[in-house]
Amino acid sequence: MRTQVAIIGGGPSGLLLSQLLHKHGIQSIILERKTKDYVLGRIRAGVLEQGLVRLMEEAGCADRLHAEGFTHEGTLISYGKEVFRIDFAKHVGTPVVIYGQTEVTRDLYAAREASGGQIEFNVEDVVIHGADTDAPHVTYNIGGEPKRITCDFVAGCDGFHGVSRKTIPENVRQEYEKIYPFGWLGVLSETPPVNHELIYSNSPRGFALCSMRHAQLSRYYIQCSLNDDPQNWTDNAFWEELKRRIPDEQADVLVTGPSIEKSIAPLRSFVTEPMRWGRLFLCGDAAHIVPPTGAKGLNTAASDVHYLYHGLREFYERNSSDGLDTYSARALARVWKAERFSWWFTSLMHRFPEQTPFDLKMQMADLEFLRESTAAQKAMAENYVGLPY
Ligand code: FAS
Ligand code: PHB
Repeated sequence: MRTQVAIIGGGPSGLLLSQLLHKHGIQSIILERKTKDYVLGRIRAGVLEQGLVRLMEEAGCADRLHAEGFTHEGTLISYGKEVFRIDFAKHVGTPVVIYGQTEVTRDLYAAREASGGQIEFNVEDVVIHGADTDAPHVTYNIGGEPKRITCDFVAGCDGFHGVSRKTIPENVRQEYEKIYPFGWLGVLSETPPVNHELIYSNSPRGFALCSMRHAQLSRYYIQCSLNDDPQNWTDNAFWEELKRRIPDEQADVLVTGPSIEKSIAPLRSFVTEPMRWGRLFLCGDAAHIVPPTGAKGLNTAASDVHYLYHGLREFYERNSSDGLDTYSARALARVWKAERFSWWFTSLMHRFPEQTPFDLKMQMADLEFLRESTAAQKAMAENYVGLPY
């Protein structure tokens, strides 16, 4: 087979890139290791920046997002007995949209299928060849049948555990990593959200987050030990622990119910540089990971897609490689600011096992300064709603 852009990975990065390219007559083929149902079954992000909303509009996939997404103009932060609100509208005049990554992915799959997009599922043994030449190709197999795609470019959208990043030679790659000494135990329940906006809580027992997907679907997280196991937590144990970590006002009205999903996500910060090697371009989790505290994972994948999509359009429409040549530097400039915010917010909101009494005093002073300072709240709001592309 032959295409212009071979896309490895059928998650939100790969799907969004493919759909945007299609809108401008640029062909692509997506190679996805799993089935579509498996991809849609992963419960992940919940907060969309306006940049991603605009890309979904440009891709012609934003109708359901606008009809069903919740526009949020602020979020609550609680610590000890204090609760305060970061007012996005007042500080930066930009909201965020609450709409699950699962729904974003569902809308993108529907659009790709409606426009005859080529997606190969259950692919195995994907290998990228000749990325450092002008004629790369990708080999893989499906059900043991060998396949080959020749292409102009390869987009590595295959997440943290994919093959694309590792295709870049080790002596070319510089990797940066920070592993956090805790994870997030997440629960999805068909219950009304405890509050109309998200609540981030730093409690003496650890971090908690109250989020949502829609009026009858709530998403909650509590900080847990890295060697914890979802099986250790009955639903009731989870609800009781959550109530002890969130403000009394919400704990008293929390509607509990059976969990329909319960999982633990490890937290890490990770970046690989460069995000380009020859005709291979990395996008999203294939190149970087953030702790989910700042809701930046999916949203930073979106800005990568924005830069790569425009670079590829310039190449095919104006025979210019400027956008492709500056892709890695431009994407990384925004990635590192998202990494910083995610690290800062994670450090602010979690209790660390090795925290000394002095460290705790610094954390509480940081939270009090954020509660009292308009400048600090404006800076937080700017980062949370999403820095410019
Ligand atoms: P993805 O990992 O979503 O997609 C990569 C795709 O490539 C997958 O479908 C995979 O099957 C496929 N693939 C992998 N290797 C392949 C191969 N060799 N060949 C072919 N296909 C291959 N972000 C937030 O903002 N908020 C959150 O709360 C949040 N929670 C998360 C929880 C978990 C457990 C994880 C892992 C991530 C979470 N994230 C969160 C981050 C997440 O939303 C990512 O940023 C987002 O999925 C990035 O999308 P992609 O870059 O498309 O990567
Ligand atoms: C979610 O709803 O899954 C979510 C929301 C905000 C975050 C992280 C996760 O910061």
